[in-house]
Amino acid sequence: MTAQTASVAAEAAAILGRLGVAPALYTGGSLISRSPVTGEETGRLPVATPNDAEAAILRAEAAFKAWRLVPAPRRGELVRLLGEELRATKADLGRLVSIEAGKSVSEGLGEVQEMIDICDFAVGLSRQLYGLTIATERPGHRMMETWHPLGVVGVITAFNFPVAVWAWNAALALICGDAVIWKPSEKTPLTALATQAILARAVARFGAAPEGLAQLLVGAGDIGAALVDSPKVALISATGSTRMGRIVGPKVAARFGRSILELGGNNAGIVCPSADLDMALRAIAFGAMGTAGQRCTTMRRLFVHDSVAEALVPRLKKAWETVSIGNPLSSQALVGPLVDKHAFDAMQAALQAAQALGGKVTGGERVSGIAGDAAYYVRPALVEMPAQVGPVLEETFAPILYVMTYRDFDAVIEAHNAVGAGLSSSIFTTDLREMEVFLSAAGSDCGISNVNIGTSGAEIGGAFGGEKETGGGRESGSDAWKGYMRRATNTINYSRELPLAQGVVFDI
Ligand code: UN1
Repeated sequence: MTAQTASVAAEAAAILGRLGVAPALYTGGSLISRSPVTGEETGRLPVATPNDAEAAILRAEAAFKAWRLVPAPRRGELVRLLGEELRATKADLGRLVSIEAGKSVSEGLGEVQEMIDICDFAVGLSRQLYGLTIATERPGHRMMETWHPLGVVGVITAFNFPVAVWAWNAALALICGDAVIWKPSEKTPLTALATQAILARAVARFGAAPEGLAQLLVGAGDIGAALVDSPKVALISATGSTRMGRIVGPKVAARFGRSILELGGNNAGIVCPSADLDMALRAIAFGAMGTAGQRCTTMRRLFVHDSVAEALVPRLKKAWETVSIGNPLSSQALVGPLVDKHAFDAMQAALQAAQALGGKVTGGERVSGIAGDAAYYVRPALVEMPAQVGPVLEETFAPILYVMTYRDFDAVIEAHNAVGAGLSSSIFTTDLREMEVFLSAAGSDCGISNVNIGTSGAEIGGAFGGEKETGGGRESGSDAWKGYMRRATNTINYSRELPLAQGVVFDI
């Protein structure tokens, strides 16, 4: 072990210590956690068994039964306290995100800010769980909707946003009156332990939360399966690959449970003749290379109009050739490591397939000399493709941007939509007509459509998620809270008659 790698594990332990995580939770167990920054081991975590999951579900069910009776604004107070605790621990948790997910310092802190933002949003929402009052056709009647807590919510998260996605779900679920059980990615269990400890501080200050209201289960796929299969888990909110969603979705549906699926993306940008190219360049660079291409919103395809290709593509290539790549903990580099060897191999396979189909690759090679052989740093790849074929149609969770040119606007919209995923999209134009068509019913078919900004980096205030193979779920802002509650339609007769709807007569 080099001094540098020893310090990553030691720093993680120091952060966990400051946050109040007992060493027994990350030493002596069978799940080995590693930092992609150096590839070194950072912990050995005891894992939950399916029996533990069953017990957790029962505890959560009991907690739900008590929590659903607590007034929503009071539930909001717990989430307000969580936001305060996150503010106080932002530097430590952000650093741990960088250690465990390999993000730059700024992106690690940004992830915690996203948690704080959703807490603020949820606190306000706790006084706004509005139902409609609806005109009834019967005299002396009133009709309304009431939103009630739903039940136990199982939250399954991915490595790339190891804590923010939990917060999107937990902050809403808690103000909605639900109990939460979290199964984090096996690649990022330490940030989950840290987050749970921060939550415990808020719970202690709140004082009256039922035991088992928000639990964490560190474990393998069998824990996710236990949540997915349990009829006591009313909602599964799962983030990950489309492959995972194809398993989870039908299983939850088969027991008539509810699911929010946030799956793969194959997000594209379109650069039109009138685009502000300086702005487009920066937006594309962050969208495609930020977080080392490991966001579900990462820009993976780019369509450039013929007339601006010569002005833009060489500048993009230059940015790809020169972007700083380095240890996110000890440098200001913009691009950190891939999560593991598997991600590196998948990237190389995609690049080879693209080359075999006529792709011209800039970058993409492994960058050595940063932190030893067990870490996988790569130069992001820009691939000029003759057509949208092969790996261009798939999500490879790595920094590869496939660049294609186009001539006809209608045809490029068709090409844009001709992939399985439907998460995020953007157009770079100053032409009002192009912009409006892109945002219209005939335009982008994605859940997120942007103008003159990239595909990634969405704010929490909007509903987050996408269509088609992205799974159709919506999380975080707007009215996504409705997914965490059940709706009751209430009709009240305050008259002395019993008129039937639709004019039906039934006189006995
Ligand atoms: C994800 O990659 O799963 O819009 C979430 C973004 C972030 C969230 C990404 N706010 O890029």
